[in-house]
Amino acid sequence: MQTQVGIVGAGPAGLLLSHLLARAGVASVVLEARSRDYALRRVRAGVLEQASVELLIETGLGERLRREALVHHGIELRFGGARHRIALTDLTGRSIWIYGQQEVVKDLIAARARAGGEIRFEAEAMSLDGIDSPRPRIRYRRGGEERELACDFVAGCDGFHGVAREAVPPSALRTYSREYPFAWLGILAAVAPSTDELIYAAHERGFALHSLRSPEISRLYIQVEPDADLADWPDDRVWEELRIRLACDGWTLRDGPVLEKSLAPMRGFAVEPMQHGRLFLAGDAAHIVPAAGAKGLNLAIHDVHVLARALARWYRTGSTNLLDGYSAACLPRVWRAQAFSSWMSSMLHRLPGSDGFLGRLQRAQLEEVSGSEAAARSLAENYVGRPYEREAGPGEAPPR
Ligand code: RFL
Ligand code: PHB
Repeated sequence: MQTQVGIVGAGPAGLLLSHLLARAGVASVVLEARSRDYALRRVRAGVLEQASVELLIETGLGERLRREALVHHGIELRFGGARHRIALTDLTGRSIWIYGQQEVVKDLIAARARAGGEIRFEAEAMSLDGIDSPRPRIRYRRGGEERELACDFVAGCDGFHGVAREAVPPSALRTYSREYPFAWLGILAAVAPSTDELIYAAHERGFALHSLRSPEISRLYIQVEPDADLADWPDDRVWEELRIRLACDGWTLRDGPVLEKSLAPMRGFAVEPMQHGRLFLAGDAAHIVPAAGAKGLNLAIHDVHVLARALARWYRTGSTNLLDGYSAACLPRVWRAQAFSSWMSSMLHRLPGSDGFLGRLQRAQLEEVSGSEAAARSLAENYVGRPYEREAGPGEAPPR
């Protein structure tokens, strides 16, 4: 078995890379450890930056997105029992879209199927060989059998717990990580959202977030202890906690049947560089950001946009310029997202010290972003995300 680009992982990063490569005439095979059903059902992110939406639409993935995504022009910060709107579009001219990650994955799987693309589900990569050679190989297991996929390049899109990163000699990779002292408990509920815009609430009992998925489906989160157990969080207790943390005058939270409930630890993580030999890491395999900034999926989309362009250039011209510059093209956005997500996290969560000096600092910060247009604009610019670098046109110098 062989292909041009072997892709490990059928999350949004791996699937979108395969789609973008196919549009550039480059063949790929995607290996995914889990079943198709699992991949389609996994509930995660919901916020797409404008640049992510533009890329999806420009590359033929906009049909359902245009129809079903909810465009948002602001978010709400809720603290001290009061509401403060950050007018994203008025402040930046840009917007965000609410469209579940599982919908992005569904659209990508359908697009790959229409184009005759190959995604092998229940094919778990075990290890990579020869990433320093011109012919790397992915060893994987499928149906109880060990197999091998030979390729020109490997894209490690297998998430934080994947195996691709392990193929890089430790001396060639620098790892940065931070554990945040809280986790998020998220629910998906069959109830009309009680809000038109996302609500980020800072409360003395902890952070809460009211997000949405559609006019009938709500997505909500609460901050919990890092070692929290779902068994301790029956639906009634989750709703009660949400009601307390989101409370404000003249507003009520509608509840409804819980369709899904899960825990997510919060961490910051990044590797440098994001490449070694013929292996390129993208998305959560290369970096994780805490979810308060809503950046993880958007970073994954940016990474594979850069990588697809670089690989296409190599196949077209033999030039390694863009491939060599892959990490340098991605890392500034990664670290901007780390900084923003860390800042949002530290402002909004209950932390050790929130009863004292730190709590006063958090409150002062919240008042600053609600009261100062300059501070609000900085939050808004980060939240909606920066536009992508423009691709060099004919006669222009290629991006360095
Ligand atoms: P994924 O989605 O983890 O996909 C990796 C895929 O690789 C497969 N895999 C393997 N396949 C073959 N062989 C192996 N050995 C393999 N090991 C793993 C896995 O089964 C999986 O299918 O990574 P990818 O594609 O990089 O995508 C990243 C995003 O999923 C992630 O960054 C976001 O979900 C983060 N995130 C958010 N990002 C946003 O931009 N906006 C948000 O609003 C947002 N909210 C969130 C989030 C993440 C959350 N959790 C669960 C941490 C909210 C939450 C609660
Ligand atoms: C979501 O809708 O799942 C969501 C929204 C905003 C975040 C994180 C997750 O910051």
